Amino acid sequence: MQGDAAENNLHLAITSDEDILSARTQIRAAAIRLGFPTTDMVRIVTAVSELARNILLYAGRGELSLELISENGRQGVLITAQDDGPGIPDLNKALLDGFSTSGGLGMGLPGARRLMDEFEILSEVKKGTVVRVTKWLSEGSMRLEKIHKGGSTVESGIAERALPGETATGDRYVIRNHPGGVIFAVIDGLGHGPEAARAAETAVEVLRSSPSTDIVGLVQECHDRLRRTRGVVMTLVSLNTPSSRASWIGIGNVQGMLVRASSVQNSAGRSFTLLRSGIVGQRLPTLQPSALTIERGDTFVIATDGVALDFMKEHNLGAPPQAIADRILERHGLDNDDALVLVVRYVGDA
Ligand SMILES: [Mn+2]
Repeated sequence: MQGDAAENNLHLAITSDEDILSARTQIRAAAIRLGFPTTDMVRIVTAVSELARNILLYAGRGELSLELISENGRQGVLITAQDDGPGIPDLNKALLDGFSTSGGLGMGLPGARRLMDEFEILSEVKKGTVVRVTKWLSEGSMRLEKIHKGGSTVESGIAERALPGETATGDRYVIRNHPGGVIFAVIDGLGHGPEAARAAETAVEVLRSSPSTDIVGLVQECHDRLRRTRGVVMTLVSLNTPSSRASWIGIGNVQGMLVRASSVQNSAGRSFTLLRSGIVGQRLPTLQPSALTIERGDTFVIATDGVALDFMKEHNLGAPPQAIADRILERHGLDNDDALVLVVRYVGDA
């Protein structure tokens, strides 16, 4: 999580359906900005909707707030819903699934409770209700990089989620700026869960800390460091911005696609990473990168095998990188593996 804490805090009045819609939009944007993976972002927004609807239904008006919090080295969001309404006479009953005094179809309080990591409620008859819910950013889902803005060479977007039931994802990405350009990669640790996460994390460390900008050298360095792990598959791209050249290399199954600025609307004129079979840390193929010439607006989309290959047929790839990444994960993410989509657009130097 990055950025100034105060600028991310929100205080929203809830007095109408429009306010609920607006709260959803603002909290969705905040969750994305803070680095929550899509699945958690959806949970947060759904919980907020339930809390806001309760305010409107039972109290007529109230407030929602969102704050960044940190505790024991982890970070998260605390959302507080507060009203001065009639209060809830029987809290135990109100927290039972299927109970709704309004007869509505919403999931109500039990839904909000289930969707979030922490839930707290205080209610006093004739005084009002305060509900506090928290969602923590798990380490595996924390963003390593902020979306680059103004003055930089690339804009990027990232969407990811862990295999349902696993808390650690083995899919990682790296974006590293250096004086001559940008290096970025998507890495998939073999298998899933903590072992896969450890292997992928080691590759991330190498790619972030190595002074090298040569992708063959970087893959070799990862290979050496990963020998005692399960290994990873990865696709790695190096953009050399002064020369408008790029090179990329894929080892194992992480699909990379280059969408030309001139043909974002259709699938013509796309290039794909040549993937060579192998496992970094176990068995490397001959390392032969492919060279490309790039132009402003060219967009790279790289996805792990938790994303169905149909993503390569997506049209309308002129949208902002984060929107593309979210859309691809939403439409093509599979539920039998970790999934990660990295979108990087070359925007040129400011
Ligand atoms: Mn995978």
